[in-house]
Amino acid sequence: MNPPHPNHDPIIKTHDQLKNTVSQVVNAQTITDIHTHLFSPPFGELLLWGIDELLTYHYLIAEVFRKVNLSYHDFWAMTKSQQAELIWQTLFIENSPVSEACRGVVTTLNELGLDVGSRNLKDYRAYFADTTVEDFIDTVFDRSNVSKVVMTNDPFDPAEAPVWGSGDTGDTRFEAALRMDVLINNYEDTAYQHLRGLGYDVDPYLSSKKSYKEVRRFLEMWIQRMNPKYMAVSLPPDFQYPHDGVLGRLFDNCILPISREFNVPFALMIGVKRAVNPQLKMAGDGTGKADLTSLETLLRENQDNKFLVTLLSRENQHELCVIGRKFKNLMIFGCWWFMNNPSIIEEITRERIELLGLSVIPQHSDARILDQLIYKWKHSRQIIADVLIEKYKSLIDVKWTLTQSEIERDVNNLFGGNFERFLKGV
Ligand code: HDL
Ligand code: ZN
Repeated sequence: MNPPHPNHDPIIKTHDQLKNTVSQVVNAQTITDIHTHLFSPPFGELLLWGIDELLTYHYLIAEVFRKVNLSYHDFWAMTKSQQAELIWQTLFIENSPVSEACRGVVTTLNELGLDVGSRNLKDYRAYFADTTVEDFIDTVFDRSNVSKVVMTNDPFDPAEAPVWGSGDTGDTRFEAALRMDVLINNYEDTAYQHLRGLGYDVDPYLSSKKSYKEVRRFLEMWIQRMNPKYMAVSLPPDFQYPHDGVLGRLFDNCILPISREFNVPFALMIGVKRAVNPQLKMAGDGTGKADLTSLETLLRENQDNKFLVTLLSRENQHELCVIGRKFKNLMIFGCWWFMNNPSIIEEITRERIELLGLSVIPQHSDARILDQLIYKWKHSRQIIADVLIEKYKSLIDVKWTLTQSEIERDVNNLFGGNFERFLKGV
């Protein structure tokens, strides 16, 4: 009986061989990071990078208030440097930086070759002061082995829109996603006036065919301008579909038809409770378990549409996997936000592979600060590799003839191939 594979592609036989091969393949795999809040240089101040931005990441702002005796008002009155120094002193010096967001800063400093042991914030600041943003982008993409990131682009953001108007959004490693939270979640109090101001003849309750047509024209314009990989919206846990209000009329008469017409998938990020504690500003959002019957209905009634979905509640993750088994027009992605912690990434990745095999996008970074690509992907690669090793181990233990090229194929699919194929598929 001929061996199933040519000799140049060795069959993995031992656990040590497997562990080494999977770790090497996962680390060597370039990644398409399908959801971030990063921006390319032409977006100016919107592109965040450097130690003070890392330390004032909203995750760390939420954590520092649990340790410091300071009013919200006094914290927000501080400069960014003062906030960074307070967070460094409180969460890194007076306490060990063991939370995922703290650990990420330490991992990043180490990966950049800085002396973590010095704990000298001045030295870290000097490193960043010494480099240009263009050089640092190359350093970060190289160190994190990320090939492309998808931004989060808000056409209603006055800081962003002019850059799109200029036609130069710079570095091709930064791709676009058309974010529609304002249009969908704030149509009546924000989007309506904004659209009217731009000359779109829409009514205040989006209740006319004319308005549907105008919103489609708005979406078409931004799709032509941004060439987005997908359109996206974050939704509260009580998201309902079908829906007899503005959201339902936007979905059915505008977004879903345009998504099909331009073959631009619709990404739903469900489960966020905005401003649970408004005094924390961006750090004040919370999470809630969603009723996924609405997602099932949306998928069932729109089988010619493609949906990317990530959920914010741990309690929803298993149900999402089961729904993934029912609908091929659903691509499950990432361990979003409060899910992006080692214990939950491991749990979610394991249950996804057990229920869905290799037909998911296991992770995105959600990076807000460029440097974060380094730690978010170093941490996640390790966890995902460990789950893959466990699953492959059970195969080779029953003599499945697994080869390195098959592992490379699988890992390439997980970290970019599945996304590209899902986008292309019609
Ligand atoms: O809505 C989103 O895309 C979330 O990711 C929020 O931006 C959140 O603030 C975040 O950065 N999570 O990681
Ligand atoms: Zn995000």
